[in-house]
Amino acid sequence: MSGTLTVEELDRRFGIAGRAQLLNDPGGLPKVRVTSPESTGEIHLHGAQVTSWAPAGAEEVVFLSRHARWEQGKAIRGGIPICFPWFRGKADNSQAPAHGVVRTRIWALESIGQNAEGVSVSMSTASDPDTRRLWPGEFRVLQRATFGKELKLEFTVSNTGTSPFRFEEALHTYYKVGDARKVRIRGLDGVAYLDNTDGNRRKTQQGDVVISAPTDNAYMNTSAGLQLLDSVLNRQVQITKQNSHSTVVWNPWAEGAQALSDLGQDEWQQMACVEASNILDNAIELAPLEGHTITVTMAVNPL
Ligand code: TA6
Repeated sequence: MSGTLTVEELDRRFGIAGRAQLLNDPGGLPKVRVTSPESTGEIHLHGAQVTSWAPAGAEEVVFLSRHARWEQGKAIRGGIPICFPWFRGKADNSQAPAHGVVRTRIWALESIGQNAEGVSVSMSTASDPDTRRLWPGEFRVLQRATFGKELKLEFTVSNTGTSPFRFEEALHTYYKVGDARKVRIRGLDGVAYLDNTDGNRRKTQQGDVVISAPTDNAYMNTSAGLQLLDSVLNRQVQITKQNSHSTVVWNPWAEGAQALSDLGQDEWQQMACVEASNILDNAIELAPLEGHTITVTMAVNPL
């Protein structure tokens, strides 16, 4: 339904005066801009992707590349892409797009509402002939983003078919940081991880995660809350999650950034990805008519 409406019609139907407005993004696709006494934020129908959140009195928390592409079928570099139903490359199909099929498509706007936690925006998408060409599962996914003193994301997967399926998922958050080389990610000490820059060799985290080289670690069997400590911006981001058993930490570093045409030369220094996920051995099995929700909440405090 909402897919056929103009941005003006969407705003008339879903907009909330002074709180939530529908606008066109640089690609000419609808986005919701939230403004409230608690925070400001933006989420796009393109991938149901949050690209901005700033609590009142604080700087932007979410990194968005100045070179991001805004094209249907292409991923937006930055923000909070949703990876589903596979993470990274598709094991049995090297032609399939990385990180699944939902981050590059236009979702339907379901609702915008105000509640005690802030302004909540819900968007959905579902399986269709395009997804079935790559993945047999019948699904409906819903992303609910609540912009308030905290940013809360609830990503729900429903199996709408008659067969069980197994899927991976990630809320691939790009955090804006003062200098990636000076941040510390606390809460993964002693956790086993697979190092994707080293043939996915199994290692164990010692102390805080620091970024001093290309980093692409998948921490397994961990539901721990994390702190992203940023001595340059003098703030800490508290990250808590539910129903997520893996966490990915990624930064391409200089050499990795060169391979990414939609990331500016030195922009890797302003970003750190910390991704609440269920990947690899933590992938989720879902029976027909069953649902699963992963929740991530982030809050900002001075260091
Ligand atoms: O989350 C880390 C990762 O899987 C890395 O391996 C790297 O590829 C990154 O995602 C970005 O992926 P993208 O497909 O958006 O370029």
